[in-house]
Amino acid sequence: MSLTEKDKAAVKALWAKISKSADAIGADALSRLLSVYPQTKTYFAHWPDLSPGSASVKNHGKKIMGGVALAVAKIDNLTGGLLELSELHAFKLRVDPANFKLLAHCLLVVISTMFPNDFTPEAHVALDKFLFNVALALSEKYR
Ligand code: HNI
Repeated sequence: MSLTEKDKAAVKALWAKISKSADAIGADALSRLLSVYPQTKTYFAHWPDLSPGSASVKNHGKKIMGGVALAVAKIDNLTGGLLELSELHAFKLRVDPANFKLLAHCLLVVISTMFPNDFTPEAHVALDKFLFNVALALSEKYR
């Protein structure tokens, strides 16, 4: 499931079109994660408000998309590029890595609905593979 050069080019082209909306994508994807998979709320129990679109959700959506932007920048070496984030999620936050796939799914849904014209089948498969590899890289430190 490693990314081909064609996949990488498709991810970068899609990112160039959608990155200006990163904050909105992050807020919606995280809102969906928390409502569609409510078991994920346990990790954010310390927030004052976990409801969709709350200030905490918006703020954290931004951070997540900062991580996605980093991943796009490090697309040739995701494992190395995301090592610190992996360490944080594995040892400090103790997030079950199964949740990375749930967030990846929410990101796909949000991007497909916000950018229906750019979300071609080619962009879809490339983004799916990319997010799978991001999840894998974030899971690296769990070994
Ligand atoms: Ni995640 C913090 C990136 C998936 C739970 N997360 C961060 C930060 C970034 C980040 C960046 C902020 C780091 C810092 O402050 O130094 N997270 C990402 C990325 C993904 C992801 C790129 C997947 C694409 N995180 C998840 C998932 C969960 C998760 C799926 C749990 C369901 N993350 C957290 C928690 C924090 C966090 C919890 C700390 C938040 C806080 O407010 O304390």
